[in-house]
Amino acid sequence: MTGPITTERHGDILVIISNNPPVNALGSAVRTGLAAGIAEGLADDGVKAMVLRCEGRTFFAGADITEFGKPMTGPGLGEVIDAMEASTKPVVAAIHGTALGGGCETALGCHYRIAVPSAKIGTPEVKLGLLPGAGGTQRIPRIAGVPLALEMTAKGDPISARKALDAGLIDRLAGEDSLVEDAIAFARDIADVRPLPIASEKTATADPDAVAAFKKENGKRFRGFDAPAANIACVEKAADGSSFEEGIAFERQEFMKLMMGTQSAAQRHLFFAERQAAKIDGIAPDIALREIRKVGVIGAGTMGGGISMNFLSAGIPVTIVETQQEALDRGTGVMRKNYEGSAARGRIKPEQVEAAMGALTPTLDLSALADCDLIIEAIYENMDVKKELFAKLDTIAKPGAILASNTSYLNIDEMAAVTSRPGDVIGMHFFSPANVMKLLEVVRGAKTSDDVLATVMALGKKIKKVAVVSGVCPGFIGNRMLSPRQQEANKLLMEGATPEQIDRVHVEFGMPMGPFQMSDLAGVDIGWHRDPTRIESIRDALAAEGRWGQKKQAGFYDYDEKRNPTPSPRVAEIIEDFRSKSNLQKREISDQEIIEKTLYTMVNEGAKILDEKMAQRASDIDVVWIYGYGWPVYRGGPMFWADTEGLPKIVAALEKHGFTVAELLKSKAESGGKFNK
Ligand code: TC6
Repeated sequence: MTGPITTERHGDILVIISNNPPVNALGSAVRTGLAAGIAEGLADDGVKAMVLRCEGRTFFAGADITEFGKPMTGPGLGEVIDAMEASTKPVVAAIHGTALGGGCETALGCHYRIAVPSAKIGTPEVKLGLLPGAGGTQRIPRIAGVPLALEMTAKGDPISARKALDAGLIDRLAGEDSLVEDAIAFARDIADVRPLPIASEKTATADPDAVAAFKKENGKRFRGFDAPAANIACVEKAADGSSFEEGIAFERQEFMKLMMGTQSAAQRHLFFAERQAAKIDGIAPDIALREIRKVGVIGAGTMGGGISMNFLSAGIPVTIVETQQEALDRGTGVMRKNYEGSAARGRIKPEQVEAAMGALTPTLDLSALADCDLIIEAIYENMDVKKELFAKLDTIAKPGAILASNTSYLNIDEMAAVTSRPGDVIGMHFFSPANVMKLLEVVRGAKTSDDVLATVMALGKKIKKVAVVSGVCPGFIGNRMLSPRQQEANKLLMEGATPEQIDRVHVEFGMPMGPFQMSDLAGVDIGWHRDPTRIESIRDALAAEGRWGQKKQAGFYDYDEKRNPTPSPRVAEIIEDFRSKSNLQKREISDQEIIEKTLYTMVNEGAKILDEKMAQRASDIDVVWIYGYGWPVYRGGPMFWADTEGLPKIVAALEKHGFTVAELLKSKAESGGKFNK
């Protein structure tokens, strides 16, 4: 046999081997080869049983996502799986790495499954806006029961081999280093056992109350997404007395609906966008990286503490510096509490708390950073203070150390200019809480060396962030786009919209919160000039009255002790007051106008960012907004969403409202182009 599938005889066992790097995706050639492999085993009287295994780092990690949306060639995966299940000779799946999606479904079409203890099994299709459409929604509940099937399909998180063993999804564990031998031995053990265990012949039952409870428990997580409900409906179908064939027909119909919709297109876009973001244009992927064995963090506040935790959790020791003992103790105390909280919730093992905290060296002495390979400053946002610090670091840091700023909008080049090594200076903009938020904006200064950039991007992956390269401009990618949104939201207040209406439109769109809810959470006083007599905006007026947001139980909303918001009559008065002073007439503002003014303007700013080459590609902007600001995943990020809205419609609305439209946006709209192909 040629192609990615080959076979090997081990006495009376035929081993079918897939070799389709990097992840053995089940593309057309693999499916064709698998069908041929099974046929070969059946045709050969000398073969008593078959083993299906994969070469390389993993068992089949799923259908080949790059084939989605294109005409199908070769047999469908469902057909291949049915042929395996129908084989009159037993087929054993030998699993290592990850058996995901179509890979998991292929394994369930085999009569038996053996896995190494480190293997993971799952159906993550829901994360691509899909469902396991090759029989997975029908076979998992029949083998493992409805509750686990709901968890696996509607949430999409993989389970360990041990959990799969307990649930019956795996029949036997192999030795970590002896999978092939153990699988062949297993195949010999069961070669003559009849009848063959066939998943589709089993039955499943569901407890309607448990299904209802599952939906309720996960209501928040599933909000706005189409795929979880479709997964749940399919699993319910498997347990409502319908035949397997009826279940498969229903599954197919639901799968096709999802596949044709924009949500799945958006989620598949994000899958590739996230991986694309790691690639740096113009830098060879094999460039030599600097070694980062020890990290220094300056500032033990919320940001500095959170940043440090990322490295400690990845096993990289951190020296953290503060100016006052009290602030240092407070900061490290918060870090310990966060780790202990994670241990209490079972997210990490108790010994990991001590391991992480044991690798932390708190100090008041800046010169203790002399042996660090990377130093990140997370002090307050003041250019003069930062410049002074960078000049000092230049004298302290060892040659080759990377000097980074966590600034969220200041100019990295100015900081680099006060050092004798601007090539070693870079921005690492973490998002709060820095130990939780996945986004890392990596700011490439005019003189940042290629290897420094590549090192920091690779380090981002190591600390489990999604790192995106940004150029130097005020606010970089994310905060720069936030700015027109906030500005327009403020103007809309003056013209007659309420904070509640604007926030509601954003939440209905799928954002975790609207602009005013976000102000209240972050603090209305952030960036305030602190002069209560100088009142030039609604925000100034709120800040002057001490309405600093949730922390004061008053901001754009009033809050009770549990921080539940209610619309504030006082804020309405303040807005009214401003409106009359500005001689503005209150008018009805539609939800659509709010979308056009706050979200289309973000797209416009994104286009300017691309035009100025501050982002490498439109999909990077999408990644920033999804991982840094909670843009709804099912809308694929602002630039992907713009494509689905239609660029001519966006341009027309922006022009109608008198905005200057970015050249790139205009030209794409005119030529029928899109931001994302
Ligand atoms: C499904 O199965 C539906 C079934 C119904 C059928 C009717 N296809 O993530 P990495 C590429 S839906 C094509 O960096 P890791 C990836 O783009 C699928 N390509 O590696 C990257 O390419 P690049 C359900 C794929 O070691 C390269 O492989 N399955 C696929 O960090 C390396 O990937 C999933 O959703 C694919 N399925 O993680 C699983 N998968 O180098 C998706 C990966 O050109 N995959 N690539 O950038 C994963 O979760 C992870 O890739 C991993 C490995 C955990 C398998």
